[in-house]
Amino acid sequence: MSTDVSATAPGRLTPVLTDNWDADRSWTLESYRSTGGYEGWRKALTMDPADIVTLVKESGLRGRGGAGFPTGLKWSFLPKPDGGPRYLVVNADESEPGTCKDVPLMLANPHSLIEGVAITSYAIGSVKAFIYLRGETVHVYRRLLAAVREAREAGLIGTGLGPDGTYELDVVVHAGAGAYICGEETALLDSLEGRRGQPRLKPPFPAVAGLYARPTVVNNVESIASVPGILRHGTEWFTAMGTEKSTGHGIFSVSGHVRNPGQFEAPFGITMRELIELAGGMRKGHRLKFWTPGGSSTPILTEADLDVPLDYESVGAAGSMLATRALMVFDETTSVVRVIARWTDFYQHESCGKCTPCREGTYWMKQVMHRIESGTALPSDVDLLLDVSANIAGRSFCALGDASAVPIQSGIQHFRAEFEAGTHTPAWELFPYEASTVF
Ligand code: L3W
Ligand code: SF4
Repeated sequence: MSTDVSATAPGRLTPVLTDNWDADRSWTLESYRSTGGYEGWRKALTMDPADIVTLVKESGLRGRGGAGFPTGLKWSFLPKPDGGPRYLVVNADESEPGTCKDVPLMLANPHSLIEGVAITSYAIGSVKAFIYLRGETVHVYRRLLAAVREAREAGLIGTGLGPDGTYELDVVVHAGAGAYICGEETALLDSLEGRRGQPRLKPPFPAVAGLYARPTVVNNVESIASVPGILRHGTEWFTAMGTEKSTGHGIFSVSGHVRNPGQFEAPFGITMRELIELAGGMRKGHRLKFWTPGGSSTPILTEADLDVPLDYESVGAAGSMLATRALMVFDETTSVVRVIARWTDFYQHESCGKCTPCREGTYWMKQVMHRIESGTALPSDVDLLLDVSANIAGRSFCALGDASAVPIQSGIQHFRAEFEAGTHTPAWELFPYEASTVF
């Protein structure tokens, strides 16, 4: 693991989580340990668990799953121990269109996650941790199982841990059945309990009543994998990267019409212009049309936003959300309508059906988007889309409903003419029926 990244200025890469991805058999314990792996865990075991929570709070680490909620603060929401179980659940159900950071991380360096799981579990007083994974990623499932077994055989997790040998930790890898909604933390918990994955009413938040109604911390893969570095190098090292309120390093997934798409680990605050340069620039002979900061669930941005620092505050001020840093890049050959029709298909398919605005609204938005895409829509359909999406956003039970409205609303805001081009005035309006002309 690099130790000199604190000197790295915004705009340059800060390989911490991605540092060993190109190493030979990078996923093995031997490889991870050769670069200092599990030193953070060794240090954590010499500390008071409460001090670990304080350290992570001071680092400013924010949840890497989309919401950016302060990680240490979330841990501190757990009620005082009452003798009953408490759990850590890692949200590894990466599914946001364009998001591609947790899967490669778990494939290339599963031990960074397991080390983070060990430190976090110890800090919050949990002896059982779950990693909830997307069921389709069978290759990741196998790799995680092998890594957990390796860690157990090496005595890094299991029994007899801690200064007095009384701490124990069991790590369970659970494969879901492949539903976007199970990335919503409470739907995930229902699924993990063996029920159909649908969101629960919040509050109570999982920190108070989560898995089996017990206090539970749910964190994203990248959040947990970032913890060992903080333990090892300290908060000053971490806060030297990023911006004041969005500290540290993060994996930015750049996909689409760039020459070399991929994962770029950089300080928060890097700009899209810099990331496109790092990705080799736009496809030869083409220019940027629009891009997303956090997959299909965040308002689209354009060339005018290329120099916005990619931190939570600045992207919010630009009218979008940083979310999962799924940066999808589209050039001038792209039909905005076609892209948004595909995203709308996705939300309609993934809607869990629990609440009416999202269940019915995504269905209707899909119908209208298909009419526009095929050029058979009415001129009034563009405003109809805005009306339906406005009745989903803010009126749905969970963020999936809100997210389904986002691409349509921001697409029409930036490219209304393309939507209108898919409409035509019907013949009965061009040639209105007049009884006198017939009789
Ligand atoms: C205790 C309180 N805990 C908040 C916890 C809460 C959760 C975290 C953030 O959605 C976003 C969403 C997607 N006491 C608390 C509390 N918490 N107040 O803090 O909560 P919240 O509700 O702001 O967000 P969320 O439900 O976790 C995540 C967006 O991310 N997103 C992501 C999509 C997909 C992926 C993926 O594929 N991996 O993440 C994209 O935009 O729309 O806005 O833990 O319990 N008072
Ligand atoms: Fe289910 Fe959609 Fe309602 Fe969320 S908003 S609970 S996904 S129907």
